[in-house]
Amino acid sequence: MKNLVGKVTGEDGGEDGPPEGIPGRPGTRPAQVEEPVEPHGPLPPKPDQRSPGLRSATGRTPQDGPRPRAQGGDRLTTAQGVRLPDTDHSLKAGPRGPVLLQDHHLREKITHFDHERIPERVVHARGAAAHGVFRGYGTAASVTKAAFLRKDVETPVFVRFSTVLGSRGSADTVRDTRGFATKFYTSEGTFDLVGNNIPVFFIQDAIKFPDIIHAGKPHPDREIPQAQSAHDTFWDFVSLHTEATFHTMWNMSDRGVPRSYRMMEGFGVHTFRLVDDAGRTTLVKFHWKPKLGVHSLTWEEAQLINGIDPDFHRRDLADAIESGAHPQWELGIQAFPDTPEQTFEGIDLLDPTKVVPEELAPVQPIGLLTLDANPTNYFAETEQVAFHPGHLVPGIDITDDPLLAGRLFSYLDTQISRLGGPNFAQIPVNRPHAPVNDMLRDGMHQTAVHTGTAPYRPNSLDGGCPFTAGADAGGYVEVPREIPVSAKVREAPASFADHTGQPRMFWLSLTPVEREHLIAAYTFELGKCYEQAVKERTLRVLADIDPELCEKVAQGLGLPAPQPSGPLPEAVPSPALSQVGKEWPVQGRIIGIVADGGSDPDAVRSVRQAVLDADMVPLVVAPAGGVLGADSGDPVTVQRTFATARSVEFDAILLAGTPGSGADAHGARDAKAGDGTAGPGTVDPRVLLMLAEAYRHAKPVGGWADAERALVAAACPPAAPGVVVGTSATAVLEEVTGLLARHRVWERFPAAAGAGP
Ligand code: HDD
Repeated sequence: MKNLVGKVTGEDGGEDGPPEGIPGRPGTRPAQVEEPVEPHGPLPPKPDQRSPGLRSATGRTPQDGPRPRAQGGDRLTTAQGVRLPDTDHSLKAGPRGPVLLQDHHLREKITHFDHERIPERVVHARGAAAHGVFRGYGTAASVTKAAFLRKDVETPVFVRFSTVLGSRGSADTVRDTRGFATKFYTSEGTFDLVGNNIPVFFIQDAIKFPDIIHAGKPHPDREIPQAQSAHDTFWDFVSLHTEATFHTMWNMSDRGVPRSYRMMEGFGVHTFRLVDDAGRTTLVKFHWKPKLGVHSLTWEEAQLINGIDPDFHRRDLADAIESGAHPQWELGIQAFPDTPEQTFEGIDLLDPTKVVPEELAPVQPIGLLTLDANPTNYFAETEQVAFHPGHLVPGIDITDDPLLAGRLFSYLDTQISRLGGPNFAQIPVNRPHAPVNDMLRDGMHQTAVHTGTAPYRPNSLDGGCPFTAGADAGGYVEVPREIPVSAKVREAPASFADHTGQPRMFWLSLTPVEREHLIAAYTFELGKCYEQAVKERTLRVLADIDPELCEKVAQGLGLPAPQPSGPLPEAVPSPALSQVGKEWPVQGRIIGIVADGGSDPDAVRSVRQAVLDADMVPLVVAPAGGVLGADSGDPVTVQRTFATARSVEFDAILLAGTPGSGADAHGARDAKAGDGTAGPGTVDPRVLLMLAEAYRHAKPVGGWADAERALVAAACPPAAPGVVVGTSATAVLEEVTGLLARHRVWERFPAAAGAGP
């Protein structure tokens, strides 16, 4: 990974990046103070609008010939390319007269605007995406003939992350499942891996999808609450439909509030069938493993961020990519023999509500995904991208998982209504990179100019074209498999019936801190419900998973804890399910450096540089904008003020002395209380709040010079775990960086300290 973080946070706005502010904003062109009166040079690059036959889906594949752009020239035109001298005034019969219907530009402009919106996705409406590249390791060659998985084959990809329940404008850090959908533009056609950050699903049969989504979406009468599961209809459904228990537990765990899209695992959820050159098959589950580790927000942090920066995950992804901290995931598979039973160690591989513990079937890496480019236009790419679990390439096939079967129908169907017709594969982001020669014709939004007269087979008029692939060269070739003969039934197999064994395994696999968070999440969500019966029924579900879990949630709700309905299920913990206990790279972590005019600018400058050198992002926070150390000859730009900063933006906070105790930008300690800084001797309450929150959220905090004063005032005792005080700023940073590798100062949570939640 390139260390370009420093590049984008350079201070001069030149080649080194933007002058200040959010890391990652490219300083492409200086903003004009006045409206320009003449066009400036060429427009920034835009995705092209080539005819489908010529166009690369993402603009990444080099193409010969000219590249027409979405916009050309430097003058405003109509949609027909007629130049316009005025777009500010309607055509009127005199300056104060009525507007004339004959004004084509007015009608075109308003009509187009009226139709700018398309229906948002019925689920996963809120999302963010990026372009990237996937490189195969070649390790999957023994189990699949898929060309893109061969050694060192590079395949362009487009990845969209999403929340499930919220509307398109909802906040990012809600408690929810996250979508993780990847489009591989392979040389053999497009493969979509449409997964989630949770390895199991709420339901075992797609026919229940409308039920779980209706239950999770806002109540149909008042359309509240937005983007959350903390309401009666959700808990009503999941407490009655106990196959949802395991997925719900994952949502209530820290996995429901990821720190960043870059720090989430991804899962294909279903079992897929891989096919090798000889037609041999292997069952697999797909896993994405983030190079930065799996990390989460605390619940309070997540809620604060929803107000303070509702675009937190979207911004984090885009900033990281722009700054060169390109997020990476390894794709891995768990492989199982394709036996007639399609089970592994007693686990039904067709049941999407079950995991196969990694201790029983290790995840074997088969390739590397790197996201290295942000979309150019949100609507064109992120909104219009259309995934489909049925977009498969030779070597990858489906299984009889009944949830997957319904998905194979739903995704095509939904695109037709969402994207306005059957030709959505011609939208640039959806175009395969492999040549397309289908016999699909006409329809709404047809933009291809098909040649020939015989879009049918067999034909002689177009010379028999297009020809079919050879028997072993194409996709959608079924490996012959026996289908057990049975009467038609509307039933689930008996092997789908256990709904408590794996939830108990999950509970037993978590560390005390993670259990504390799980209990708190259940207590919070049920505490938001009004219906007593729903709470009591959920407690009965929890009693069958673990008595301690049930009792502690019941205690929080002020309800009696029910007894389990029978003996607790046998369960062996799977340590791989826990997020705590390992160390990870700190790349892209955000360090708030809080300073004021009384701080030593040399120390701030050197610690800021050390943060950049460690591939992290420094944000300097001061009482007001501008610079620190203006007289020093090498001033430090302020990126956040006490008014705009909040602790939840930072992974760790460093104090350059005791900022906010009355010093102005020039170091004079004479500011008056009430002017945004506190009076001498006191510490600005906003600094105290920042520290107290960071401490409560188990983040490392540290400082030098007289930082101890602020830390003590904020009740962050210097002797407490993860509070680092020293004389050398860079030494403090070094210790804090070591702490960040563990993500949080886990010892600060009461459960870890021995006290229960
Ligand atoms: Fe789905 C979107 C993931 C079950 C029906 N789904 C959608 C997206 C993701 C998933 C990541 C967003 C894609 C994007 O970014 O555009 N869905 C899953 C996973 C499932 C799952 C991992 C279970 C393993 N989904 C599922 C079922 C059905 C659907 C059972 C219907 C029977 N999903 C849809 C949909 C969506 C969708 C309605 C909405 C927008 C879209 O497809 O393109 O068709």
